[in-house]
Amino acid sequence: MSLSRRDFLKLSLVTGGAIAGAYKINDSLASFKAPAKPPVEVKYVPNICEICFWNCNLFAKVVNGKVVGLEGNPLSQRGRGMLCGRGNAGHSLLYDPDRLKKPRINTGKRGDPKWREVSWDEALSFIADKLNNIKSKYGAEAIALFSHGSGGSWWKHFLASLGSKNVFAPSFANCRGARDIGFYLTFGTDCSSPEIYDLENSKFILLVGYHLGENAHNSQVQEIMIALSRGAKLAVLDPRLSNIASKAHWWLPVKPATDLAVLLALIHVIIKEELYDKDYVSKYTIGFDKLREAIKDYTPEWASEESDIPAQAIIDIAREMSLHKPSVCAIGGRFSVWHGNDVQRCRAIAIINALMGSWGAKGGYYLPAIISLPKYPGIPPYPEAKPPLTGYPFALLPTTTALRKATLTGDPYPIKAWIAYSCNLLQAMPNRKETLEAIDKLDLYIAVDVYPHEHTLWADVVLPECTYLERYDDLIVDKMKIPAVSLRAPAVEPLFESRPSWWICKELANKMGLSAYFPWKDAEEYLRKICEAMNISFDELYEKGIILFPDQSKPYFDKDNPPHFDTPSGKIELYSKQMEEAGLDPLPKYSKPIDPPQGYLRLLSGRHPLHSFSRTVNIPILHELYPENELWINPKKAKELGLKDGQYVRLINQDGVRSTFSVKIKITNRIRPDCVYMPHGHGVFAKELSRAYGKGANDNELYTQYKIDPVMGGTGMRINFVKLEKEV
Ligand SMILES: Nc1nc2c(c(=O)[nH]1)N[C@H]1C(S)=C(S)[C@@H](COP(=O)(O)OP(=O)(O)OC[C@H]3O[C@@H](n4cnc5c(=O)[nH]c(N)nc54)[C@H](O)[C@@H]3O)O[C@H]1N2
Ligand SMILES: Nc1nc2c(c(=O)[nH]1)N[C@H]1C(S)=C(S)[C@@H](COP(=O)(O)OP(=O)(O)OC[C@H]3O[C@@H](n4cnc5c(=O)[nH]c(N)nc54)[C@H](O)[C@@H]3O)O[C@H]1N2
Ligand code: SF4
Ligand SMILES: [Mo]
Repeated sequence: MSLSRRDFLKLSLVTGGAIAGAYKINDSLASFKAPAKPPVEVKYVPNICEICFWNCNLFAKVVNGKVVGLEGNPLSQRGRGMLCGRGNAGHSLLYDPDRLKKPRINTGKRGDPKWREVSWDEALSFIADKLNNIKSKYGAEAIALFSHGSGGSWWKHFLASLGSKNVFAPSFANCRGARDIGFYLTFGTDCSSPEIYDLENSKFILLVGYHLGENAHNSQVQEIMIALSRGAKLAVLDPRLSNIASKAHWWLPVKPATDLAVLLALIHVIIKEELYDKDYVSKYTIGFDKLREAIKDYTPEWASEESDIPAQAIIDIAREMSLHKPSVCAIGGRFSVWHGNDVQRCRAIAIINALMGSWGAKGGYYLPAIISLPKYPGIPPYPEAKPPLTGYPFALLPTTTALRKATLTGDPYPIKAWIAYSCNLLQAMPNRKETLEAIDKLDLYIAVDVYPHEHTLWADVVLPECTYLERYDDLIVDKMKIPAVSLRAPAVEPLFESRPSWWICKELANKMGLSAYFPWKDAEEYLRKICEAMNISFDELYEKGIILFPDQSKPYFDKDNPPHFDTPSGKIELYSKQMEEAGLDPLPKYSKPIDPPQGYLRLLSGRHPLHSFSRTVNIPILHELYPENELWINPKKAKELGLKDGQYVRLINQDGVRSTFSVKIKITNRIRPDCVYMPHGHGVFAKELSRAYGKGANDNELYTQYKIDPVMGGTGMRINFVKLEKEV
């Protein structure tokens, strides 16, 4: 409050009488000491967001030892100075009382556990004994790791030091593997993560079921908005008017599972009307004539019959796209395991890009920076290991599909232990029954998690990892436009008795006689050595959070960096001889999808901008903002079924599986009448997740069927159908 001169005078007059005696009071105050205000200590500690795998750089604001907020690092390529809605809420995970607090051993049954809280020493001795037994009886390859997250690098190192290469991730065979292999077979390189889309500079963008905006990968969402604001044209194929489709010039509400028809017809028009980049195609591709022959009959009119997309829209899009070549980005879903023929759909998308000359072009697919982390000096070589379980001709990574089979059958060799690091296998792999039967065959199931999430109920031992805000992890490199290295450092000490993975793995290795593989005193010493080997300063990295190397950036082909492709032919393989030799279709071929049985709707699922799979549903702030998922249904269908908006229903799938919990109906014209849609990750049945328990429906328990992609073992999940039962 400020006083005017007049107010001051008034006040003086009123208090004037007392002023004479003021000396006395002041005298006694002279000996009085106001309690010292506690000093406010504010610091900003560099970190990397782990709420999803985009891994945006951030600073944690720590006030008097407590994380009070998270701020995007302005130097970050992944975040461009911002965090998304989920990333902003990360500190409420840190302080969530529902977190795992101590290691626990199950003295009851798997799935119906009785927990005994134990010390770290007991938990790790228990694991060390069991793993040593399994290793000596069956070989180290009988120990498998699931990993999705940055801390997984310590576990991968631990597994390799045991002598096993069996590292799995639901994020391959149950996510992006189909897209990656489709592009790899065509260009010799996959799309990577973060993807190498030069969206910011793109002039024509085609999204095939990629719902950016709900799929909230930070810099990508910002970049597509920049492109649109600069006038880029956008076409979106999606049975649902996703947020990004609502901003598109063309929304193509494709009949689910028929995208390949539209894509082949686009190729048909591009070739027939000679809209492709002739110079690029003749210099850098092989198999063009075979492609031309193969797509002869895939006319827009034919595709329209299959997909419900007007033939004229397909023609218009092909023409408009070609006006902007090579600054064209045709993009398939990152989650690309849809119907079991997914590599071929992704190949068709890759071929469209090749015809537009967009690989290596500004506004197309940029060339990722080449950068990798050096090894810590003096580590012994890993022991010889059996080849990992891939199981399909072009599964470049081990597949969960092959692992589950091997665990169940012992073929090609027995699998006896699973370590699940930051993966919730009961939400991530289709056909839950098969997953549980496989777990039942194991001698040991170890869960490393921050929450007592669903899969931990089947674990023999649960290890509480501390959250990303409480730990160091290995450095992260950006294979993006500019090569860069980033640091995660702890903002606060681990809460409860949680521990970082670098510590857990080191302690476990010590108990198993593998300490030579973990010679560092602690993570900071490890990181300082790695920085030294990279010729960068750890202290500078700590201060900035990220160090970029802009002079090493070469994102586009040019005179000094002429086009080159890592395929067997050295060219873009429109026609894939590799696939032909493996007995697979060398060019994408359409086959009709299975339609929903009478009375059923196709069950589709995807992302919500405020959640990452099941990992965020219990995070306090995110739960408050979006506590349960909703089931989107078209008004015509809702009327036919007598459903009202906001009403709750159970879902029953084609195999008679009924959703454990009910889900709220959202009636909207933004979806076709032959399908329903809900965000993935809800309907959690782990009771210790006090907020998320029982809220919303779980797509995974209804995905009892899956169709395996013959090229790389992906699990097509969108082949499940549901009917709706009103909740009484
Ligand atoms: N039905 C169905 N299945 C799907 C999908 C789908 O949409 N529907 N999507 C697929 C896709 S795209 C992907 S990428 C995969 C993802 O599959 P997963 O990687 O298995 O993802 P989540 O289900 O989120 O499981 C994350 C687990 O990690 C734990 N966690 C979170 N943070 C940490 C941490 O810092 N440390 C540790 N140790 N644990 C942590 C969480 O508590 C949770 O238990 O699932 C695939 N499977
Ligand atoms: N907020 C948030 N963002 C995320 C994630 C997250 O968990 N939360 N996870 C990240 C990860 S790991 C991944 S893999 C990506 C996944 O993100 P995307 O690759 O975009 O995949 P989904 O989320 O599965 O996409 C679902 C979209 O496909 C549409 N769709 C369904 N069937 C068909 C069809 O037959 N044809 C077409 N054309 N479209 C169809 C659905 O209507 C929906 O809009 O998101 C990433 N970004
Ligand atoms: S996109 Fe969001 S949740 Fe994912 S890493 Fe970035 S800020 Fe975190
Ligand atoms: Mo994913």
